[in-house]
Amino acid sequence: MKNLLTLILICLQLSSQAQSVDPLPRPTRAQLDWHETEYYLFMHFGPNTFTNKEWGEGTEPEDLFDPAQLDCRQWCRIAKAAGAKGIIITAKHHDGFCLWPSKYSKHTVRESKWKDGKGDVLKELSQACREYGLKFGVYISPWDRNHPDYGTEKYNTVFTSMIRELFQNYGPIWELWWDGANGEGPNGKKQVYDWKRFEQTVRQISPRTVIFSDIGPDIRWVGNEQGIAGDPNWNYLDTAGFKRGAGGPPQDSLNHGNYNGKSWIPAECDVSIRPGWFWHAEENAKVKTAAELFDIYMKSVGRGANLLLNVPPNNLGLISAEDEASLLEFKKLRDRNFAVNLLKDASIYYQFSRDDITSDELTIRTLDSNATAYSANLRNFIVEMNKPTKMNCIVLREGIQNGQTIRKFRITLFNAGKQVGEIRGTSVGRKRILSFKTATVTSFKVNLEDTKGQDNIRGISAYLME
Ligand code: FUL
Repeated sequence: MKNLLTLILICLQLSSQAQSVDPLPRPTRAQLDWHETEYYLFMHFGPNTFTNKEWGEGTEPEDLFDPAQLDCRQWCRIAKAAGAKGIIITAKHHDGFCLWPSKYSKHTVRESKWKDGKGDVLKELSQACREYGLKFGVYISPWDRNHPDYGTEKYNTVFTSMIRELFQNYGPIWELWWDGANGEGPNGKKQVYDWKRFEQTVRQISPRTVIFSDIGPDIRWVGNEQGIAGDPNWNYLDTAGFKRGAGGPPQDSLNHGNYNGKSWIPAECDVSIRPGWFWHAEENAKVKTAAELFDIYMKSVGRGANLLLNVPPNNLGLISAEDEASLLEFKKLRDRNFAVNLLKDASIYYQFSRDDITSDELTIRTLDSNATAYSANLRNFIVEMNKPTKMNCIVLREGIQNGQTIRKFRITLFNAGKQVGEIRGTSVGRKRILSFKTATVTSFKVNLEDTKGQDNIRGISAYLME
């Protein structure tokens, strides 16, 4: 009996010890795939495109919506040429107008004169995305300034049915975008949203869809509409006690994440190529330049987040020439800056100890047995260049499938043994693009100064950017 008691006690102790080792939150398969999509387009389109507004009242006559030359294949052709991986469309903005003929509303494309009420933007776009190999995502605003049921429990059923309709008729839907805005509807009442039900509906129909909102569950808002992730940017977030919209976490938490956060909820950086979200003729001259977009890219994708760049179609239903030109220039600039990986012929490689490292960006090769000098371990490694090389950018990639383990790092640049530069940083995440003053480098040393769990560098490359 005594032995049995001792055994039980030992078991209890062991199990409490096991519990005290808190594993790091990790991304789901769908989140991992989402991280790899990196950059995609947002399209704000609807009655506001024709009324020059940003927030419609919900009372706009349906006939206003008349994009005479609507061509979703043009949108997709441009998105593809711009290197974007997908498109997220405002299926319904706050004015309640549905870009598809929803059975649950009387304020839709069906009620408009466009294509004699037979048009369906979601159908055209989802088909075009498939044709061009782009992912298809949907923004659907729960706030509805038109729907007569808004502000009553009935509306939660309406919204749930609309979600179901989207998934059943236009799927697969890769990302679902929930705006936290919660204003008054036509009867002056605000809605108490049944988020749990909305979420369950999506999970049931389409478990691989990633859901965006201020607090996830899969992707978080970055806390600003300038497209800028924080430095550091942790993929972790604590959501307990917070709500979507007004009750969300402080903007600083959304921007940086929480260092020790309990859930894997990475940041997505939304920003518009123009001052507004919707197209306005007077903003044609205010389209962001390729250089401005590149700066945003460095502060979003370059900090381990994803970039959701809004390019609003115009009142003809086309992407304007100004936006197209800037997008394509932005693509060329990225291509030029990242065309030549200077480490390709470096003579010293870091030896990985795991075999699960697969990536098209993986540039560190297994240690060459002919190498004469090297210093490599999981925390610290040296890359020796074959010849003195000018560089101003190093890209690190972390194998985030095991969590975000790198908490602090330092890179020291040398030219013939003399230190010529140092880059210090904290978070790495899926991709960290570090730019610095151009230096001529013969070798550099990477130190992971603080890590949690298994160290996890997955790839490294270097460039001389313009
Ligand atoms: C906000 C909305 O109120 C804006 O109109 C826009 O859709 C932006 C992306 O989200 O919450």
